[in-house]
Formats: sequence, C-alpha cells, structure tokens
Amino acid sequence: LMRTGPAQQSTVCPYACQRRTTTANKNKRFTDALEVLVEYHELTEIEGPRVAYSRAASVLKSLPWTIESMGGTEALPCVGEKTRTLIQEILQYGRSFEVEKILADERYQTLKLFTSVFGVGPKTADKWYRRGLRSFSQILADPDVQLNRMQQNGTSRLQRVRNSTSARAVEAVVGETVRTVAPNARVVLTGGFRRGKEFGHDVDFIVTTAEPGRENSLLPLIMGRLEEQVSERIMLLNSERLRLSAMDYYSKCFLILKLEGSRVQGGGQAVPAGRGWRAVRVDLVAPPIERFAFTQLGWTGSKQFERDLRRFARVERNMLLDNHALFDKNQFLAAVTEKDIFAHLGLEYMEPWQRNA
Ligand code: DCP
Ligand code: MG
Repeated sequence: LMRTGPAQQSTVCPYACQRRTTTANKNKRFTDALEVLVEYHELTEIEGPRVAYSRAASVLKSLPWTIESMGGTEALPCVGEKTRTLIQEILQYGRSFEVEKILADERYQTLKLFTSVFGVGPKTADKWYRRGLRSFSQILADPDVQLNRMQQNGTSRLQRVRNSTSARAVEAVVGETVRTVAPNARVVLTGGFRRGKEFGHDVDFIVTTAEPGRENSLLPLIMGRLEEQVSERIMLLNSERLRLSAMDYYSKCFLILKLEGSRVQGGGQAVPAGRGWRAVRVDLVAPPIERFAFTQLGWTGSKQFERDLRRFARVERNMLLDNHALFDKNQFLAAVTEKDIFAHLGLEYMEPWQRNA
C-alpha cells in the first residue's frame, strides 16, 4: 500500500512530462482549490502565482496516494509554503477560506462567466465588468458592445461540458465530411478526449494528407463541404481570425457543430429553430505530414504537460521543442511518431491517457 512517506515522495519528478498522470486524481479536494487560485490569477493576469499554483496542482494530481497529513509534503517538488498552508487548512477545516472568498467575489464570478465565451479573454471580460455589465443578457442589450457571431452564439447556446459520447458523434460527422471531400486524408482525434477525459470544452482534430503541399487546401475543402450544410449542422465557421494563434502556424479552423440532444444532426435532417439543439466547439488543424508527430504531441496536452515538456527540453536538454519541430544545437531532429520525440528528449514514453497533468 502506498503511504505518504518521504521514500515515495522523493520519487516524484519535478516535470509533468516525467510523471504519469491519469484522470484518476486522488487529491481532487486540494487540486480543485488550487485550480480556483490558478483561475483567479489567470483572470487578473498575474503570472507568478498562476505558474506556481498550476505546477503544485499538477504534482498533486500525479500522486498515487491521497494526502491525509502534512507529513512528507515538504519533500514534494513544486509544492511551496502557500500550497502547503492551503493543504493544511483543507485537512483541518475541510475548506479554504481564501478560496471561498474568491468564489464569492462578484468580479471573479463575472469574469469567469464572460471568459467562458469563445474568443473573450480577460481583457474584454474586465472591460465589460468595468462598464457595469454582469450577465450575458446585459451584454446583448448594451448598444455599445459589439459581438462577433461566434461570441453572440457563445453567450446563448455554447455549453462548456461535453462527454465522450458527443465527442464520438462529432468524430463521425467530421470523418464523414473529410472522406467525402478528400478520401486520402486522415483525421485523428487529439486534445483532451484523446487523453480519455470525460468532459471538455471542445473536440480537437488533426487532418493530414500524405500528398506534400496539399494540407493547406484541405481545410478550405472541408469548410466548403460543411458550409453547404450551414443551418443544418453548422452554426458558424471561422477559418481565418484565429489562424495566428500562439501555438503554431498551421492552417486551422474553429467551428461550431449543432448537436441534437447528445447526437450530432445528420445531413438531411432539419434542425428545429430556436430550442432543441445545442452547440459543440470543434477545432481542426492541418499540418504537413512530416510535422504530424509534433502537432499530435503539441495538441494532445494537457496544457501543463506541454508547458513542462517544452521547459524540460530547454532547461534539461538545451533543445527547442514546439508544435513544428525539435531543434538540437544546429539541427532539426526528425520524428515520425510521438515516441521518436520522447526518445530524442531522453524521456520515457507517456501514453496520451498518462498526460493529464
Ligand atoms: N494547448 C497548449 N497551449 C495553449 C492552448 C492549447 O499547449 N495555450 C494544447 C494543449 C491542449 C491542446 O492544445 O491540451 C488542445 O487545447 P484545448 O484548449 O482544446 O485543451 P484540451 O482539449 O486539453 O481541454 P478541453 O477539454 O478544455 O478542450
Ligand atoms: Mg480540447
């Protein structure tokens, strides 16, 4: 039986990419509290504590035991004084007063609500908050607030929680669409659902083709096919606006699919106007085939796993890793599979379901 002894704790590695973290989190009561602190600092754009609390939460998620006393917690990597005080408070009182204060804070609640809309970040949310806006209906009624269509839809229908059943349904629709327009293309699931998560805010896919240079024409084809079905199953398509995302330079599109109950609408079926359906966010990214492994590794996540993977490469190996390539001294290291990249980095391979850091 695993006990919280220093012997076990000394084996906890400092980087998330060295720890096998499944969705079975044995320290949820602590990590839930830490994640409120992470979110609070994210919304207020304070970097230091956000990073520190994210790392601490990630370490606790990876532990094969439940923390039941403070003994040995000082030996855990990335778990500092503040986190230990929080753990102590939760062990003693069953809750954290700092966390409860944040959860009850009107500004926090409002910013969290507003940033739940796709395309709304902390800055916009804060601007609306300072205008005195507190709800979606107030935003929609404000003549001075301009929303794009994605945001308009987001405020009314977009639901953040999706289960794997919906993810499968979306996979079927996307797969069918891709097969129709590009029979030789390949679609694979990535993101949180590839890690075996039960809930997520979107469904992520990578689309590739073995024909060199064809990847850039894939998405317009897929989008074209989907656009023919607008109002049947697609609410809104956006292929350009977010192309310059921080993650990589590959073509991508961000769209919303209509779901009837938990099922995606079939091609010929009419979607009832108004009520009766809900929406799922879908991301597609199309890298060149020789970049597939880097894209797959970069998009599978989790975010903390990715951050630590890149940091490990830089700090421990003096290499540069991103969604395009792995650079070592003066050469790019090739990779066909994710396993090749782990091997280049001298890391044990982690299955996607072990990357829930
Ligand atoms: N990603 C990243 N850094 C970001 C955004 C994303 O490294 N700033 C990577 C890791 C994510 C993956 O891309 O796991 C997909 O992004 P999502 O935001 O869709 O994250 P998940 O799919 O993991 O979670 P969710 O269930 O919320 O969709
Ligand atoms: Mg996702």
